[in-house]
Amino acid sequence: MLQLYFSPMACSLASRIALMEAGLDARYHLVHLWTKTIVDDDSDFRSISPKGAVLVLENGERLTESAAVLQYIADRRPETGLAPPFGDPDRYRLQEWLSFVGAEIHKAFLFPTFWYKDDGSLAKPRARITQTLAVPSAHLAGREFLVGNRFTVADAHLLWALLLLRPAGIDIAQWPSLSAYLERMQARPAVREVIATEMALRKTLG
Ligand SMILES: N[C@@H](CCC(=O)N[C@@H](CS)C(=O)NCC(=O)O)C(=O)O
Repeated sequence: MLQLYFSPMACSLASRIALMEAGLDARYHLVHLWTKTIVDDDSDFRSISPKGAVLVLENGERLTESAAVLQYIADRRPETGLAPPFGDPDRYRLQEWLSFVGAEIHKAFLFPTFWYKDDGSLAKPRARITQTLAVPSAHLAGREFLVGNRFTVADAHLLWALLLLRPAGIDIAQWPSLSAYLERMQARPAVREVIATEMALRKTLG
């Protein structure tokens, strides 16, 4: 069975959504992000992933990195359309968005905002994120999904990042197409269920 190492509301949320949307069973291992311990047995998460960053999908071998894990999940259930097939031009669009969310929103902005002390050094990422978000905002004006005309794992990734913008101090109401998109995404039963599960777990972690 697939096993996902996750932390509530971390980037692993996108993979949990993808698993739910794909109808795939998985075992979920809660990881404490700060202590790097696996909560089930208090073992060292670094022995699973030396990167120390959550989001590891285990299926005999271990796979890390949202972009890879999300595509792996999608390809387990090609009939769901969670990723366009290889060779379809939209597959590269999907990869384009996965990279954009991972690099330009997650690592360039969310990661430093949540992990580094704000000694003034966050001013530049904070200024740049406005420019960055204008890109999906323009793309989503008049479109329902990021790629093609159905929900894909790129949407799972972007919706997670948008959810974290508010606690990071960015109000997405300034981009009406992004706030409408997030609302649509949150209306999906799988998305609603995953968020409710992880928000409840988050409270138990303190
Ligand atoms: N590039 C990785 C990033 C994974 C990542 O940074 N995860 C965060 C949570 S969203 C984390 O575990 N941070 C703790 C750390 O890096 O020590 C991916 O996309 O999967």
